[in-house]
Amino acid sequence: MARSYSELQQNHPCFGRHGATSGRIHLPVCPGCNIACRFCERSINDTENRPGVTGRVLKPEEAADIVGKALAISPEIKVAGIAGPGDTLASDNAFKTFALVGEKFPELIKCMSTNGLMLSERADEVIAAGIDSLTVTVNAVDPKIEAQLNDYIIWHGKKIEGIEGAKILIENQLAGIKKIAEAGITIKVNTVLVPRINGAHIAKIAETVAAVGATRYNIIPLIPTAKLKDEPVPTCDEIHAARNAASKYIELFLHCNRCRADAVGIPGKTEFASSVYADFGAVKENFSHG
Ligand code: CLF
Ligand code: SF4
Repeated sequence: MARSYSELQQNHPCFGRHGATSGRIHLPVCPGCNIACRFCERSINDTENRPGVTGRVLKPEEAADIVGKALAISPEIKVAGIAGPGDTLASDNAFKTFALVGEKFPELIKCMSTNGLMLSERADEVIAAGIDSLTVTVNAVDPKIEAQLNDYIIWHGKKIEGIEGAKILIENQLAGIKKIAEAGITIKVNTVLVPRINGAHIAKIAETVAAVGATRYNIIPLIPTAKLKDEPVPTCDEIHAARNAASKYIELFLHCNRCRADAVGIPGKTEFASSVYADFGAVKENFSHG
């Protein structure tokens, strides 16, 4: 049985109403991704074509030792999270890791983050893995808008570009959120705010994801990189307007730290990744969809 929303509000740094007091460890066990966000530094081809990339990613079998090390340094950690650097449902690594970590540290909250492409198909596995909190990144619910944020998806081995790919992505995200919410797992939706593209669409996203069962909503201002490197950074007014629009439909999470896929400690307060992952080298990516 997944932990209740009220327990998450107490003990999960990304579900409280105030700044975080508890910590999380991100386990970067998922190298590959199955979609191509235009703001993401990594791409599927980068991941697949560069030998040695897995050398910077933790193996599921290594995760429990890493968690033990992290808890010794930062006993405030209450959450084991997997948020990349690629997608958690593009391989079985996240499920393997949660099984191994859960066996050794059953007291930790299991938190998973996904782009949602495979969520509807793999919902039963998410539920069986005992996930307590799930984050799905939904950047648009209109394929025409999503296609400006995402170049293509890899769907059952086939590359599907543009609006057609975006449509499949959105359908699977929403169907997946519905299944997971019906199983009693608390869901947060993250949206990367790119004012020129999805700024006027935020209310519609919030309304749509709340209707299928999401509980919290987190608006993440774009860090301009990759193909969106020339987009302006969202202004305070734009962030405020987006939050205002969304808050009519769903409770917001306001303390996001835009964590890396290997973050360790209390978000915004302590950071122990360099000591905990000292032997692994840095995970290159600068963004996890937390
Ligand atoms: Fe990590 Fe994300 Fe779980 Fe939190 S982060 S997988 S829900 S344990 Fe939190 Fe970091 Fe923001 Fe994410 S502050 S990026 S919302
Ligand atoms: Fe994949 Fe996440 Fe990068 Fe998008 S932002 S391409 S979902 S790793």
